[in-house]
Amino acid sequence: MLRARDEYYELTSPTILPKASGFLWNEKMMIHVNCRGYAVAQFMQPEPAKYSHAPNLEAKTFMQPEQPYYAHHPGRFVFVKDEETGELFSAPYEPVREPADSYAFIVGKSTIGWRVECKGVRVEMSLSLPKEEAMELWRIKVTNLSGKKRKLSIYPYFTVGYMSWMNQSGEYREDLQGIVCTSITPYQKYQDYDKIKTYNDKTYLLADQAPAAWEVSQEAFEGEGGIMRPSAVQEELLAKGDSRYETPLCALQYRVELDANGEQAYRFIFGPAHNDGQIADIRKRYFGDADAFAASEREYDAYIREGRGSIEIETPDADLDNFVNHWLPRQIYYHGVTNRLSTDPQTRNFLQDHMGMSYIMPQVARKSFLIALSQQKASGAMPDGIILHKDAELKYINQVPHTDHCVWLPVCLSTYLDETDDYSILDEVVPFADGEGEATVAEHIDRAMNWLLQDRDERGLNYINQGDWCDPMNMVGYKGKGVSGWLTIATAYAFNVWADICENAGRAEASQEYRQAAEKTNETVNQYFWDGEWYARGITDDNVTFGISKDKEGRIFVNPQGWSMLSGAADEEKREKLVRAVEEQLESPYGVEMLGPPYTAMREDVGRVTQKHPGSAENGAVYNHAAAFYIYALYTVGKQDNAFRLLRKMLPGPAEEDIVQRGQLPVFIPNYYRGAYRQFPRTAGRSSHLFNTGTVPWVYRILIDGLFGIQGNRDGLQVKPQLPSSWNEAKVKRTFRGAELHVEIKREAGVNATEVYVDGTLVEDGIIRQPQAGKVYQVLVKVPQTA
Ligand code: CEZ
Repeated sequence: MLRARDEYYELTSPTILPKASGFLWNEKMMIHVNCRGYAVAQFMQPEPAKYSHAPNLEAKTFMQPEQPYYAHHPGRFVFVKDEETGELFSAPYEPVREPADSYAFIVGKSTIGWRVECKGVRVEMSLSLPKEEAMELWRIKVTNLSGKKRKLSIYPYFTVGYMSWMNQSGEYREDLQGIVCTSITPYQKYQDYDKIKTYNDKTYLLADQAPAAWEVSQEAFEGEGGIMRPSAVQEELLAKGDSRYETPLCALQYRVELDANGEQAYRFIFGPAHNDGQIADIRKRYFGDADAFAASEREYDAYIREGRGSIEIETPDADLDNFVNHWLPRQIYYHGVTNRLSTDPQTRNFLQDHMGMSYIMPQVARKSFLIALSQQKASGAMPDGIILHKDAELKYINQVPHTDHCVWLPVCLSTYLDETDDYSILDEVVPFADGEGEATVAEHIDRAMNWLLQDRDERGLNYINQGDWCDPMNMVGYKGKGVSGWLTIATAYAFNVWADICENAGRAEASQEYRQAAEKTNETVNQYFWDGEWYARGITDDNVTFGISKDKEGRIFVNPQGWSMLSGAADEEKREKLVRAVEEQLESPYGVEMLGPPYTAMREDVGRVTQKHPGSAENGAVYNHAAAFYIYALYTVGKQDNAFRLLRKMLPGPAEEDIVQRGQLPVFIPNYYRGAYRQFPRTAGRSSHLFNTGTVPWVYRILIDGLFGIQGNRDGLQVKPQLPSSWNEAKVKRTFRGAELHVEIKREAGVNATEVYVDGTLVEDGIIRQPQAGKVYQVLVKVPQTA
C-alpha cells in the first residue's frame, strides 16, 4: 500500500487513503495535490489568489483543515480514449474512477506524480514548479503496453472553474498554442480598481505540441454525460469551443497511433498571468529553448534541497529516520519561506516558524525576528500579526486581540541563540512601531516582558482578553477580567528563558530580576491554578475557574500541564500527578488530546472553542502543536519514554491500519488528528491534512534539545541524549555552526552516566567546546544500559 523509497513515498491505491496528498511550493505559490488528481493551488499577488477555482463562488479564508473533495473539485486529469473501442479511463483516477491495473501516487520533495496502468496503457504524470514564478510545469507520458498497435485520444484536463461573477471567458489561441481564460476579480468600491487592475486574472494552459482539438466551456465538455463520462469525449473530436461568460475549462485533445511499446510525451504549463504578452513570454522562455523546461525543474529541485535541516539520523526506527531526514526540515522550510501564504502571519506563528528557520537558514530567522520587533509598540505590546507587505493589513483572526504574543519572543530567540551563538542580535537597534524612537533588541524584549508583567490582575494573573495561544478561546476574558492559566505559566517560562539569555549576555542584574519574576509567577500559579491533580486552564470574567476536576467537559487541558514543567511551577510531586492525569484522560492511540472531555455544547464563558465539533481542532483533537509543547516539556524533566511514545504518535504508521485510520502519508505532520477517542473512536486519528502548523519547529527542538541531546550553548555543543529505553543505539550527523559532528550513541555495560568522547578523548560535562567551522568531529557517546 505504501512504499518509502528514500526521498519518495509511493501509495499504490487511489481508494485506501483517498485524501492522501503532497504539496509543493515556491516563492510565489503553493499547490496541494491529492492522490486522485484534485488540487488546490494559491499564488500571492500579494494576497493569496487562485487560478484554478471551485465550480461556484468560493469564500476567501486562510487554509482550513479537513476540506472536502467532490466531483467538480479543481483537479488535473488526463482522459484516455481508445478510438477503436471507445473505452475510456482517466489518470490519475478521477473523474472516471476506472480501477487501474496498477497505480502509484509518487510524492517527492520537488515533484509529485503518478504512474497508472489501465487497459493496456500507461500514463505517467508529473508536476514540478519553477523556483520563482507562479506556474505548474507538467509532464505527461503515454505508453502503449498492450503489445499491439493502438489508436488513442489523450485529453489533458485542467480545471479553471468559476473565475468571477463579473467577467469570465476563454478561448484557444493558435498564436500561443494554448488556452487563455480571462476574468476580472469582482470588486465594488472604485478605490479598489487601482489594486485589481494589476491582478493576474488570466489562467492559461500552454502546450509544447499543437493539439488536434480543444474545449474551453466546462458545460459543453461535459454535456449530458457529466464529468465522469463527458459527452465531448465520446465524439471523434472536441468541438473547438470557447467560453463566453461561461465557466471556462482547459481541455485539449491529442490523437496518437502508438506501436506496441510506443510512447508519446507532452509538456504543459498551467498558471496565472496578467496579460497575453506575459503568456507569450512564458511560452518563449520555457518552450523556446529545448532545455529551459528541464532546467527549471532542476533549479526547483536545488531550491528545495537548500532547505536541509541540521541533523541526519539513523535509529532503530526507519520510518522516523525517513521523516526526520527528508520531510520534517522540508515542512519547516516551507513555513519559513512562505509564511503560510499570508501577508500578515499571526505573530506567534511568525516567531515560531522562524524559530524553525534557525536550524535551516539562521540568517532568515534573524531578519524575521528584527522585522517582528520593528512592529512592537513602545509599551512593549506585540501586534496580533506581522505585516509583511506594504499593502497588507491585519485580517481575520488578527483583528481579535490576543495576549500571548510577547511570550514567544524569548522562547523563539533562545533557539536561534543556541544554534548560532549570535548574541550580537541583542545589540541591534530596531525602531518601535508607533514612531516612539528605537531601542536595542534586548531592550525591546525587556519591554515585552514588562508588558506581560503589567497586563495582569491584582492577583498577578495574566489577562486573556479574547484569546491566548488558543485562538477560539475568545469569551473567557472579553469583559476585561478573565485570566489565562496557561499564559500566566507561559509568562513564568518566558521570564526564565529571558533570564538565561540575559545571564549569557552578561546582564547579571536583569537576569536575576527576571528569575525572581518567574519564581513569583510560579508561586501565584500554584496558588490559583493547582487543582489537586493538575493545573486549571483559566478563570473567567465571572471568576469561575475552568479546566478542573469538577468540570464535566473541558476538565483537563494539556497546555498548562506541559508548560508548568517548563516554567518550573510544578515540583516533582505535581509533575508525577499531572503526567498521570494526562496519560489517563488525554492520551489516545493517535497522540495526546488537547483537552478532554471535548465540549459538546457552547460554554459562553469560554467561547467558540466549545462550539467546534468535539474532537476537531482545539476542541480536543490531537492538536499536534500543543502535543509538541507537552513532549518537549517531558524531555526537560527527563521523562524520555513517555515523551518518545507520544512523539512517535505524531506520524502515521508504521502499522497499516494506523495509516488507514489517519488517512495521510507520512510526508508532513498535520495540524491535528481527530481526538475524542473515548467518545468517537470511529473518526479518532483522522488527519486534518492541514500542513500549516507550528508543530514542526517544536519537533525539531524535541529531537535536538531532547531525544538526541545535541543542543548548542555559549560554550559549544552540549551532548546529553535521552534515548527511549527500547533503543540501544542511534547515530546522528549534526551540522553545527559550520562544523560537522558524527555522533554515535551507544548503551554500554558498566557506564553509569553519559560519557562523551570527541575523536577519542573524554570531554568534561559532555560539552564539545567551540567546534570549528569546516571541521569534522567523531563523537562517541556512551550511555548506561537500561534496567
Ligand atoms: O489557527 C491556529 C493558529 O494559527 O490555531 C492555534 C494558534 O495557536 C495558531 O496561532 C490554536 O488556536 O481560529 C480558529 O478557530 C482556528 O483554530 C485557526 O485559528 C487555526 C487554524 O486551524 C490554522 O492552523
